[in-house]
Amino acid sequence: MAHPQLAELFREFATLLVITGADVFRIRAHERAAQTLDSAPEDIALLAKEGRLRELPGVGEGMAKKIAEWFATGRIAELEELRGSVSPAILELMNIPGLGPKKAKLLVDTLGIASIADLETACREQRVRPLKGMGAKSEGKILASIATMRESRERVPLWEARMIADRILSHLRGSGGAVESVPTGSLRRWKETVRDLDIAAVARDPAALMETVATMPGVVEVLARGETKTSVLFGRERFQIDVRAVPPGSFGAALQYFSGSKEHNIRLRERASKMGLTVNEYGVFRVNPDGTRGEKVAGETEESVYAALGLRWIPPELREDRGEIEAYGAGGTPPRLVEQGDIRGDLHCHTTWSDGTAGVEEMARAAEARGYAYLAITDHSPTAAYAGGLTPDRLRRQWDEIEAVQAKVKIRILRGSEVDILAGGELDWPDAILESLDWVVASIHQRGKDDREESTRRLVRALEHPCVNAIGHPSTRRLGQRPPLDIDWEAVFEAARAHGKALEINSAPERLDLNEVHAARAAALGIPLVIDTDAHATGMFGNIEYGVMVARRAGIRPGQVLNTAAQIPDRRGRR
Ligand code: DGT
Ligand code: CA
Ligand code: CA
Ligand code: ZN
Repeated sequence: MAHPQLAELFREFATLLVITGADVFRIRAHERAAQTLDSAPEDIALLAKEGRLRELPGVGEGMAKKIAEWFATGRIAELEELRGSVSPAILELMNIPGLGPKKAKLLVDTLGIASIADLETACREQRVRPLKGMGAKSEGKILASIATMRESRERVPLWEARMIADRILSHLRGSGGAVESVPTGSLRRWKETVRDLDIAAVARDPAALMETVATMPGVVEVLARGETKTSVLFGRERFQIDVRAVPPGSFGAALQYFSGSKEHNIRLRERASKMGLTVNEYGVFRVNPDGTRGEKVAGETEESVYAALGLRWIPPELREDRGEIEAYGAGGTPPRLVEQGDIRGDLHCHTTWSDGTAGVEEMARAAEARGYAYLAITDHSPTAAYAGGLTPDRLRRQWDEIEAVQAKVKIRILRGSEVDILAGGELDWPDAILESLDWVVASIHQRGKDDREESTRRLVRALEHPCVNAIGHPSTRRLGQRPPLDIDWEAVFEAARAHGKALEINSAPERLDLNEVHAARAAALGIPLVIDTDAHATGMFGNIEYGVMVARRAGIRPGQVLNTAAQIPDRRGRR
């Protein structure tokens, strides 16, 4: 059982260590512990109780002690000490995308910046440019990043919203207040960011359910409280949650209505009106000749709502008014979109050879347990030293291990690499090594100057290299943290198409990269896609659901995705 709360503490630990200039091994140990805590299938509290924490991958004696301390006392003394030694202003500034610990420290130490607002003023007054490593351009970039941050703060990444939703739903179900409770809105549609969470619930006693919602642990403010609807703000992030209690006979109609999108619902209402019907959150009703609402014809299930309008049920992730009512709801056989069950292998993952938390055998067995036919082990290349990038010698030793594991498992293990795309677009391995690999994912990790021409050239040059099979997380964005690279996408697509190379939909929930817009465009141009997890732990193969949903929202069919093929895609990335 993963423990995201503890994972978060260890991540914070690692960040504080970076700021205080601790050595890389210590930093990495904490990052690794965080990853393990985020994905461990075991019950961590139980392991702590039984003194067996060290059985977890990446958890040594020191880490085990800290975890045990947290379970015993609810705190980690060393972390608190570390927090006390770092200026809060530095931490605040680090929330600005692209502003790392070193620059944040420089700004605080030399200009006495105390807050993000302070920094904004300093940039406007051109006080930042004289600092070492800064310039007029840096001021502009910082201001732009602050603006992005303010925008993205208003929306929470899907994965975070889903974590909050899980906690709230288990509370509502556990409290006995709700017979049924389902998240609707953008979360149910798998939109990559979510503004607020809309929950539809059926309750035996709606008043009791409203009380449960208003007094849930984690609620920081009750915005509105009625007989059937309560809105609260939740957690430090003040994430808004609306819970609506609906009668059982209207549950399907409520699900449909609150799942949206608004635009999809408008189309449905237009259709209803032509049929002499009206739709709302309580059901589908006939309209009387005098215009008043008549008999209810549907509403208990979502299927019944669509059926009353002469439509098939439409999967929520498609309900964005992009032609889905005609393509999926009405008429002949709808296009068959890619599904999780179509995925036959993962072509991007990491092991303990670089920054993963599980060994080759463990990862292979976990992939095999998912029913996969193949798995590419793609650890980092030398330049990614911060992520334990391999040396040529260690890469060869990894091949020996792959061979040994291959003898024991049925799943086909590919010798792969996630090779860094260097500053000019060169690859981080010599050709001789690239030629010996079965699968090469090329990715940008070091962002450089971030200018459009440079970023585009790096990707295009990587695509031109005969040994590259796919580009990993092409835009390098991290939702809510780091904006995508500025890229001439059409030029990148043209290079991928011309060289028959694949582009990745990276399923890591904080990445979702390609996004649905670029994935749709790439597929339309005939560029093969791969849906990978970039798993750094066995539990992370499950993230494939996110990538598949990006693909479905992009209207992608199984034949457009390389790793739906039973056969291992060949070296050129073609089927
Ligand atoms: P969000 O919260 O911005 O991530 O996106 P949604 O889609 O969750 O939007 P939200 O929370 O404003 O509303 C939830 C759903 O309720 C929305 O998807 C459809 C429905 N809804 C809200 N307002 C309207 C409206 O004015 N007309 C119709 N037909 N539906 C609405
Ligand atoms: Ca919403
Ligand atoms: Ca809402
Ligand atoms: Zn990777």
